[in-house]
Amino acid sequence: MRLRQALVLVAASALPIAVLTAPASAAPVLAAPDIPVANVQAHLTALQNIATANGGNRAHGRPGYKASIDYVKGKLDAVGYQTQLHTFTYNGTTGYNLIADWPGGDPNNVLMAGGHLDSVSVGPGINDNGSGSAGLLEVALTVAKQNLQPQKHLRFGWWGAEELGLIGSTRYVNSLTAAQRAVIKGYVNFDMTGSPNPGYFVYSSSGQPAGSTTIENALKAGFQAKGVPTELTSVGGRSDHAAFARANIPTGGTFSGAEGIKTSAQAQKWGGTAGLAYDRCYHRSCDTTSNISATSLDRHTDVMAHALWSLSGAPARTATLDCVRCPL
Ligand code: DPN
Ligand code: CA
Ligand code: ZN
Repeated sequence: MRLRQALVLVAASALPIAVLTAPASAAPVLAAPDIPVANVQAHLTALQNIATANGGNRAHGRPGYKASIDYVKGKLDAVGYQTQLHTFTYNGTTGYNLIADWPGGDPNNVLMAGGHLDSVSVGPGINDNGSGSAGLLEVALTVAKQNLQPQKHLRFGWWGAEELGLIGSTRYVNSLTAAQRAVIKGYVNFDMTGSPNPGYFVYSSSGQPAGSTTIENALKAGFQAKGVPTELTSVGGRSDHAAFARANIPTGGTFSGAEGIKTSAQAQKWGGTAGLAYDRCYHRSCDTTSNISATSLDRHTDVMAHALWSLSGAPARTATLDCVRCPL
């Protein structure tokens, strides 16, 4: 590969030369970091505490929702994200999407990742969808910690009022001009990633906008790198990626299962209990921090990072690391 040859030549010359980054198309991508699951769990504890302090839920129009938005926004603002609250009205109440842009990258080539931050009104919504929300937050914080400078511009979204019919994500996509929609080259969705009797599902690209296969493959590769077998699933209109797919934006995502029942074949390859729902507390008051498989949360979040690093074209090395025998 070109970059390797360049490095060999530089090493042989024994001169202080900084190797220039290889052309974009040839640049190998940086391996994604392993996201510490304890950090994701800490965000889930915070979301649980927010629900507990606000009537037991984080639902649209309730104070626990806005407190959830403020928690995520505060963490992102502190590390240099450009955040915006996108407000909308639904059921006579103000709803909020949080949009967070990581400065840099090609503004005409945007990769988005998101998930819904609202819960149903009967419970705290820790697996649905504290799990995806917390994973996205920790991955976004890791982007900042590493000062990642990918080729694509990275944007994260936390959606409101998903549980009432994909309201927030639909309003966001509808708020964009045709030109703003056209620069979004992909959207990756995470809705339920810590199911207590977990599955490792990747959204099927079949019937999705052209380009969705690239996202499906990146997510499958992430699980494969961890030795975790996957199944494809057709999520259809059941989560926020559908709002993007309707605008012809390539989509994908991962999912650990909701009310569906784990088969014996699945229990054999994934562990857990056959004949039982992936998430027995789906849309119930028992969807608390006790309703989380740490293994599932860890794996799905690591795969999220793996896919974002590869799909965004994270560079193999920074200019400093490229420097071989550099002058002090
Ligand atoms: N959209 C989900 C909910 O919030 O209830 C559940 C779900 C996610 C179902 C992904 C299917 C696939
Ligand atoms: Ca991890
Ligand atoms: Zn959900």
